[in-house]
Amino acid sequence: MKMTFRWFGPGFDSVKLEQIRQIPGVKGVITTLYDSVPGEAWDAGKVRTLKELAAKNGLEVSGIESVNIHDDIKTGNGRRDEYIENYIKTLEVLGKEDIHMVCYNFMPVFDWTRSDLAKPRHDGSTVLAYDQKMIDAINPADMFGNLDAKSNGFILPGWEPERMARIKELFAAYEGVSEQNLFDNLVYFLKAIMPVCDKYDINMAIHPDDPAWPVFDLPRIITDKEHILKMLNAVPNVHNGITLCTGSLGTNPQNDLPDIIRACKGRIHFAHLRNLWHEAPGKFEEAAHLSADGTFDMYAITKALYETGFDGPIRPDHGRAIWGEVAMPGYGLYDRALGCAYLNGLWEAISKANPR
Ligand code: CS2
Ligand code: MN
Repeated sequence: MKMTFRWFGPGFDSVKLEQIRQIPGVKGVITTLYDSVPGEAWDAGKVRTLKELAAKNGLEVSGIESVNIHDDIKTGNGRRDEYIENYIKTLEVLGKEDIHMVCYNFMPVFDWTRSDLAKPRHDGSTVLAYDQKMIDAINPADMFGNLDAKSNGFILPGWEPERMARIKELFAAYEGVSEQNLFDNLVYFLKAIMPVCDKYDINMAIHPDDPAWPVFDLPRIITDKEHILKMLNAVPNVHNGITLCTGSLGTNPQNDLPDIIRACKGRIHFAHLRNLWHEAPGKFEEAAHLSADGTFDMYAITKALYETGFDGPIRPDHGRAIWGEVAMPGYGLYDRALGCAYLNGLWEAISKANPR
């Protein structure tokens, strides 16, 4: 595995590359062209600039999170083929720049959903949290405003303001789009991009839906082992793989995370490791990475990754806001750096106890 850290790029992140390079064991950043809009073809020069900035700090660009998918591709309407062509152009640019992992998601309208971005925890930190009862009481059109008000002034990943300004239009576009339609549109997209992925050896890593069930009556298709295997089997190319995000799949306590890892052996191209604390069904909050602070057995999860031969990038996922840091919710330096240290420790112990 390669330990990495998500970085949103110059001007969009409170965390500096100079700080990331000092986290022990971090080799690369997972980044993106944060101001690109879904559907456009990426500019090679801008990607090169990101690589150069990282290299100046001894870091590589270990992958992209995310190249977002235009809603027309997800609904299967409008200008889908044109946007897929642009996606292929972007992959070509990335391949030529020697970048071989792309994380993306196929969630309608919203990326991840939370009811609170700063819920106080037992230790005085604040975390992102979810309560289905609160979500049920919110008008989806107000979601963006609610989150934006608590974003500490940062643009939240997956919540592009220009898309959110068209929220009603977006909901209308998904009317009549069933779970099966969404799945078929994903398969159509994957089949179209596999040749360029084969040519440049690019691993596509779909991010699970977060939370792992339909929200606001919108369909969700990457939610559990059965759905993930259906997706992997529909396009049986090694470049069609997943991001193993414990915090997203683990929103559903029925999901057995080590079992999912074993079932997806060879097709996990990226791992987001973090912990959640489940209070009640449909009610959880994010926790420190440590097993003892949440519900997941982080040792068993890391061990399953090690035993299945996982060798892609790992990054800590959302951290708590601690020590007075003001950052994008979930994406401060301190708690994610603690997460890296802990995950590196787990990995070292597991690999020394079980030499290959
Ligand atoms: C991330 C997702 O911040 C997060 O919750 O795990 O937003 C993830 O980056 C996207 O879903 C991937 O496209
Ligand atoms: Mn994730």
